Amino acid sequence: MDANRRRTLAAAAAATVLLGLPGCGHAVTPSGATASQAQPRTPAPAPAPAQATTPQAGPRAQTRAQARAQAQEQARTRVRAQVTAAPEVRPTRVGVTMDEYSFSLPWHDLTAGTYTFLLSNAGTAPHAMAVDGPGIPGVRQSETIMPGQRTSLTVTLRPGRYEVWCPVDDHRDLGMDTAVIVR
Ligand SMILES: [Cu+2]
Repeated sequence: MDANRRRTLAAAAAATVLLGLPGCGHAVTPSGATASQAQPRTPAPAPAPAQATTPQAGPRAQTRAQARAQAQEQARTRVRAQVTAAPEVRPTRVGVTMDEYSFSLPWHDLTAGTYTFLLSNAGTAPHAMAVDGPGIPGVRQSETIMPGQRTSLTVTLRPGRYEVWCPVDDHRDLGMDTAVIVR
């Protein structure tokens, strides 16, 4: 409920209390006017006579009404499905192998989005993956993993150039230093 609607309801409640007091007929306030506008006293229009009065029109009209109700229910189901599907945008998974002294990225040109880099250490030294670029505060860095171990690093990439390197010892200078271009 939005704030305007809440105020109108509060005003209506106040007006009801004021009008309910004996001898307070003169005490109709501006909020009372608002309340009567919000709740018109005009009677609801009489229900339209059912169209299914003749034997010929009856079953067909009923079928149309059923079809309409079914379509509305299907539309509601679609909306519910969209609402529940929205948060399920999953990161794109990219496998990365680390060894001495390089990263094997399957490709270096990525489109903007969220990625989970699945890291595996195929070498004989500990390694990790650090990423720096647009939208990353400081540096995003995976845990350091031992030979044969796996870990992952999830990063949201925007268009631009990202530096990728291994922060362990002097591995960056030894060659574990590359760039990823995001379009
Ligand atoms: Cu390393």
